[in-house]
Amino acid sequence: MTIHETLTDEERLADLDLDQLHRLVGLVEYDAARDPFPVSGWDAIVWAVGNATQSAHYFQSVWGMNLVAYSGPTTGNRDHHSYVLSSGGVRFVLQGAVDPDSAIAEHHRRHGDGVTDIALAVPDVDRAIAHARAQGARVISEPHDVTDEHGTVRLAAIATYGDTRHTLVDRSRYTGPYLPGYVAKASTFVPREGAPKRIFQALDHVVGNVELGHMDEWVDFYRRVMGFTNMAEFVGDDIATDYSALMSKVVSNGNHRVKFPLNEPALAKKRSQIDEYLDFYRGPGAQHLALATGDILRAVDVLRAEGVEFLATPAAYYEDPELRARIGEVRVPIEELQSRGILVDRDEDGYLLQIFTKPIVDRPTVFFELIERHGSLGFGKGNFKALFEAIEREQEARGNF
Ligand code: TYF
Ligand code: FE
Repeated sequence: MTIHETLTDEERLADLDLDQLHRLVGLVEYDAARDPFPVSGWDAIVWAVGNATQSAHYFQSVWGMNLVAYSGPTTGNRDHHSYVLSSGGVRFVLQGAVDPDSAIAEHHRRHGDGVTDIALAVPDVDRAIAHARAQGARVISEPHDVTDEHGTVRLAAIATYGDTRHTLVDRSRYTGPYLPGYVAKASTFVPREGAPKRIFQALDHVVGNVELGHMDEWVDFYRRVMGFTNMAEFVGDDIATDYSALMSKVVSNGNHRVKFPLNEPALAKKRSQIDEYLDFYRGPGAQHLALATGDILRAVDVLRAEGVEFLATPAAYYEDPELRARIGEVRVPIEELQSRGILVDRDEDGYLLQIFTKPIVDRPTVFFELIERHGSLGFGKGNFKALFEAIEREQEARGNF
């Protein structure tokens, strides 16, 4: 079996095809039969937030996501509201406490708005859990079925860094809008005339920040427990002490749909941006989510018009003759990128365009990246210097340097 033959239901419903996913996120062919822990893709990103009712509105009105399902007091869930939103193949689940004693309220008190669960689609929950357990993973939830009139979903969960978990989901026998307990629910507001339909199509990678000295342990966790492999891109201590103030390695599942860069702070001249995160998040957690788009120029224009703030890129970045030479020709004139602050990086496989938002939550913790890939399977290594300088300017403005 080559698992890349399979589109997830969400991707199929979003009219994505394999060619598109290959371009958008670097999907590759691989032999899943030899994988001890096959992962077919992302299932959902679950957030605990202070006000899910308002966050759900933000992700619809600003980020162009669609409301698809809901659970809450009116559906018999007195603990919390849970809004399920989608954009292309991406699913976000926004949860906010109703009951003051909800675990979601506790998570929010400690971490602020953040990601509780990076849920992954797997073809065989039981086999994955058996392997994970044998490799020493902490099993938070044993494999079990949940059933309603739409069928059955098989679920289990393992712990990863901090208070973050990976729920493993097999929804191959389920036709409902999300999970048993949820009802289908559509957006109630009408998008403004001319509003673009979909700003992002797929999730490219989710970055985890872990504590000093622990990056290699987490790389090893994903290798051992989940059969992930190291991707070429990394920031070693040579680069770290010069300007990045972090070390980073990337692991990926077999078909490259799921990619996890892992950062740890480096002992640099100034306070690392990763230390700032760890202090305000009160420990390890998800730092940024990279959203793949087929048109980053339009995405930035729309989001900026909606008030999303991006990191500024100085003119010197675009005027650097060395960068200009390395970048060569991209699909638009460099001026189009410069006017929007979009970064560009090229490697032997192609190029990518990327841009980063400022934190989208109250604490200086979680942010988004937009990424438009043209062959490059990297993460923008050539941009690290410019990017980290931009992040440090923001840290300074926050008084956290
Ligand atoms: O995911 C990545 O590796 C790139 C680079 O704080 C990056 O997006 C790494 C760390 C960071 C911001 C971006
Ligand atoms: Fe990234």
